[in-house]
Amino acid sequence: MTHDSIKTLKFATRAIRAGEEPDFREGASGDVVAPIHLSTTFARRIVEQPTGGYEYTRSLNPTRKALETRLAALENGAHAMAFSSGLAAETTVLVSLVKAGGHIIALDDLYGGTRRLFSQVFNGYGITASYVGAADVGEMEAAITPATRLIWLESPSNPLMKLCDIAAAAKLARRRGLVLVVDNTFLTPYFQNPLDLGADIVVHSMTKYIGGHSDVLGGAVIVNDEALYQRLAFNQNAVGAVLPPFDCYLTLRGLKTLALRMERHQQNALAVARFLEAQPLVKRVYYPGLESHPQHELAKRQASGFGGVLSFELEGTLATSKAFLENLDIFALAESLGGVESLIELPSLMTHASVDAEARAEIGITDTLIRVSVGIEDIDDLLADLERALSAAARVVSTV
Ligand code: P1T
Repeated sequence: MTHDSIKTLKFATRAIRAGEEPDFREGASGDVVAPIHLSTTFARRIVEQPTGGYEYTRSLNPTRKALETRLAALENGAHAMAFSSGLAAETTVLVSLVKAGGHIIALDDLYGGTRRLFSQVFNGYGITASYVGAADVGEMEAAITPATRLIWLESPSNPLMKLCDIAAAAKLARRRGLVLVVDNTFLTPYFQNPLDLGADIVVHSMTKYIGGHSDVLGGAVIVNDEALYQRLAFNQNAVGAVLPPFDCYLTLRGLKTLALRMERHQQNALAVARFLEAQPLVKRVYYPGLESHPQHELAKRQASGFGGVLSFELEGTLATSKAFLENLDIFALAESLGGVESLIELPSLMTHASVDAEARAEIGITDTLIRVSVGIEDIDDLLADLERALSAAARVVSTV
């Protein structure tokens, strides 16, 4: 199928077919599943003619190409690149677009590792970052300096589930000559397509929903602009931040069920969010699918769903959080998100421990803020598990 005819297919079909067309050429076997090409190098008969354009796996590999074709088709982009992790993807974007003396504007509530990359790695190379609130594009504009090169957003953000108005940020970026990067890990291309909203670059941690089974690390970058793609692809090859072929195969396999999984993640997450909202031990639930979320209308406008991650604030202290988390049986107490299994964690001591305490306090990452990645298990089992653990936590509160 051609690039143009793939574009006419619906999402669930693209998630299965794009990049993985049976090969009917002379001598090919018509595999329905793309083969895993483990060869690190590719032979040629004529010195100047790489066979089929393939030279060396870091530069181009057929299994990675299959995955990249699918990623581009799902994010409505012209080009995609698959990286060895989300952070490898982020690093390549930054080295490609910001030089020493440059400045970036980033959302204040970001994955802790992304903020660490900005403030503890790139700052050592003379690149500075300003962190701003999400809701207000005016705040972003006020932070622009002559050195600003790009705006970096997550929507929803990790872990407080804040939304950014992507179309408004894209307009601002265009008007001021900046590049807009949107990390679309939480909603995936199934629910949100930032390129359609005007973003220049979409970034993913494929370790999450795209892989979907907590068994493969990966990152992705998707763009429309040809020159931007050439610059990013050159640097990806130059720094070597590529996804290995076997991991590309696992990710292609995971993507086939993305549409089904996201529907179920969302259905379960909404049920968990409503359940938690009704608990006396829960002060506040952050989930864009709830009418109580301050940006619920924006969520409905710029995305077709709300995803499977939520966070909530418990009454009490760190001891309450620990009693709750350590009494769960089905929710695994673990970092990460987006796998079929439910995961739960305490950002202040786990995923966001690398963010300094002052910044955590400013953003609202307290010791009683809990983040949940709601899996696709039976909802009755999930709610029963939460209920049991909340009772254990309530006993801690009543003894202090
Ligand atoms: O872990 P890695 O594949 O390198 O991806 C980093 C990353 C990027 N962007 C977002 C929004 C993320 O959530 C992550 C990784 N996050 C976790 C490990 C976590 O538990 O939040």
